[in-house]
Amino acid sequence: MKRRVAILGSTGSIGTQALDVISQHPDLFEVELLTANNSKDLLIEQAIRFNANTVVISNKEMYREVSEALNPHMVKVFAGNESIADILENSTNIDIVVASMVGFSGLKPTLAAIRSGKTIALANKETLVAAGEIVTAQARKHNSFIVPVDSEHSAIFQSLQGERAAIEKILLTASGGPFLDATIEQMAAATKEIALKHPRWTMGAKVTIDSASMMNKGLEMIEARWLFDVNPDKIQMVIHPQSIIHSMVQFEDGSIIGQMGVPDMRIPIQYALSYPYRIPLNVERLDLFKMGSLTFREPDRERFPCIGIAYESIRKGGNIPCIMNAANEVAVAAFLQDKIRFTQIPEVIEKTIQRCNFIASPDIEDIFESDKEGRIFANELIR
Ligand code: MN3
Repeated sequence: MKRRVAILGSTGSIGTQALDVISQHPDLFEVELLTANNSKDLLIEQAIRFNANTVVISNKEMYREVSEALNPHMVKVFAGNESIADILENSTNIDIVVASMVGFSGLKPTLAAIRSGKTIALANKETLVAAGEIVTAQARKHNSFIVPVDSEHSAIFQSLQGERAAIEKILLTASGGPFLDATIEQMAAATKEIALKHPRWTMGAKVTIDSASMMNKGLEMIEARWLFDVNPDKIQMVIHPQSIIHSMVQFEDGSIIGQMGVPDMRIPIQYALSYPYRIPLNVERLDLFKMGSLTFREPDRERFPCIGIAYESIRKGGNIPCIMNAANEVAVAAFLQDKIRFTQIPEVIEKTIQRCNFIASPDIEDIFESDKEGRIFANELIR
């Protein structure tokens, strides 16, 4: 039996790599649903090439063009984000949903997929940052299994296979991004072109800027807190510039188990799709002799205030991580539009958190409200 896959955000960085993995295993996977926000041409091409059953284009103005292009191929076409949730909740021919939309907008469709009890290959970390407690509770309730796609979390997940031991510590590795050795002055003066040059990974713009500010590691720390149910105090960030070890777990006997490999997202994507099986993959092999040495150091919280903001947010809990995430999304977009300096990203986040209303035990409506409130305040600050 082939696994029937839905990819939310199929035209993005993770989505296209997921399709590359699927193209290497036509005997194991088939594409059921593809969705995209605006990239209609690529969506049409993917739907034809992978013989998708259904596609959704979020931008309703593009519905006509997509539908006319795909009608002759017998592909069902829908428009608007609401359709994604509808399809996921009602479809019985989807086994696994790759949640690879970018940002908070991934929360609603991911929750819909969880409620339908499907397996989730989770690449959208913002979903767990903004609503980790609700999302994990819903997943338990509806027997929906969440498999991480994020490379660090996949490494942790792989390191935990077969273990019956308590986690003493999670060692969450970070490449350090383009500003690993930059001064604050250099960061303040950095253009988006410089911030977008990630030394190790090729990723979308949002996550690349998050890597430069280290907010990405903050988001991932919160993601790990919910995925593996560990206290944030037990999650230690480790700068590992070579990005060869993708994260590690330290157990109570002092053993540390990690996962290594070349930095290629197709490895964790495939593991999430094929889990619990490990299957062949045509990617570069790690050459340890060429590598020579692996190095590690502690992150600098002064030059990267986003790290402290993230730990403080999850410590406060409630709706604060959601507000932090909303402010970060707004600040990153503003930086990419040259409206603020790179070093103003953490300032916007901190001030937004201070101004928003704290809710200790938010329900899902509160989460959507907090996200809205956070965006309004962050935008006001930027203006
Ligand atoms: Mn990552």
